[in-house]
Amino acid sequence: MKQEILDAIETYSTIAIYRHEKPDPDALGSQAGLAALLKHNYPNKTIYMVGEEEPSLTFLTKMDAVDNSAFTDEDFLTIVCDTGNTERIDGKGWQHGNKLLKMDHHPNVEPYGDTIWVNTEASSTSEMVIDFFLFAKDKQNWEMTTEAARLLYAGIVGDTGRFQFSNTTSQTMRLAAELLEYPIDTTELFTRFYETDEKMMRLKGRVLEEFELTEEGLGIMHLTKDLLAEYGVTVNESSALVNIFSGTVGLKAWVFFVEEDNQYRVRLRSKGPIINEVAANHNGGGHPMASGAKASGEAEIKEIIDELSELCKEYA
Ligand SMILES: [Mn+2]
Repeated sequence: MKQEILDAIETYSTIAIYRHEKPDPDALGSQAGLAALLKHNYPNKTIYMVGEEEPSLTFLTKMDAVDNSAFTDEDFLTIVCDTGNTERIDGKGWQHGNKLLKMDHHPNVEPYGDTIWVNTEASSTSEMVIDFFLFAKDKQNWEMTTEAARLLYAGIVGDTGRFQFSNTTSQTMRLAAELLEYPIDTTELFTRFYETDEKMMRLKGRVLEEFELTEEGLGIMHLTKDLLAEYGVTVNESSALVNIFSGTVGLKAWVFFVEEDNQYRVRLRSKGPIINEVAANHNGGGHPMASGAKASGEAEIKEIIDELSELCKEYA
């Protein structure tokens, strides 16, 4: 598989690298880390990074402004990083390449592409890029650069929560260690990663003061329009608050009701009870421990709270 990928990379003089929409550090780290490796090791090739800019992560990397028409009449290889299904690919033109390569660590629900390299054991796609780099170093004397190392390290840090999540394996550590051979400023990286706007910091304080914890172990927080407006935080930005009281002793599951124009966005999280069925009952869905739903008004909010309370009660 890796040989097939290396052959494809060597064959094409133009390579376009994509990743998923609303990128996280792993999407950007694997995309831009791979791009940096290709630019360094094949200075005569043209490498594009495609996708919308993510304002909160421009300290990691910036995209190339690419006109879609640049892709339609030229031979090129397309590599899509960290994206399980084609619907989530950010940017146009990915279908027009001569060869499409999928490189991902999510379950292979949609096996798109001519060459598919999926490794669900990998913590991150960035980890897979390092794995691939070592192969290419062995076969074609690829060199790592500090910039590529910084990007790939950021990707691993993002998807493993600083090496804390259960997806962190001995292999993750070995591959991350390869990167630390290069002079990455990890202090600067961690500072940028985990710093928070003052408005958000103040709102976190408010949430920690005001969330309700029921006898059953259900945490409840209402983010009204007025409250968000008071702090100047948008509905999307408020998603960063969802785990802030997760460490509370006795908490089993929790829910945020975020008021929008004519409905409520509902964010559900759990440390045990399976909550995605509740989400499915209310125009939503997701993972067993993390889902989203919608509530039309106070009556549906009460229904959701009742259903979650019941689950928490049943869960020993
Ligand atoms: Mn990822």
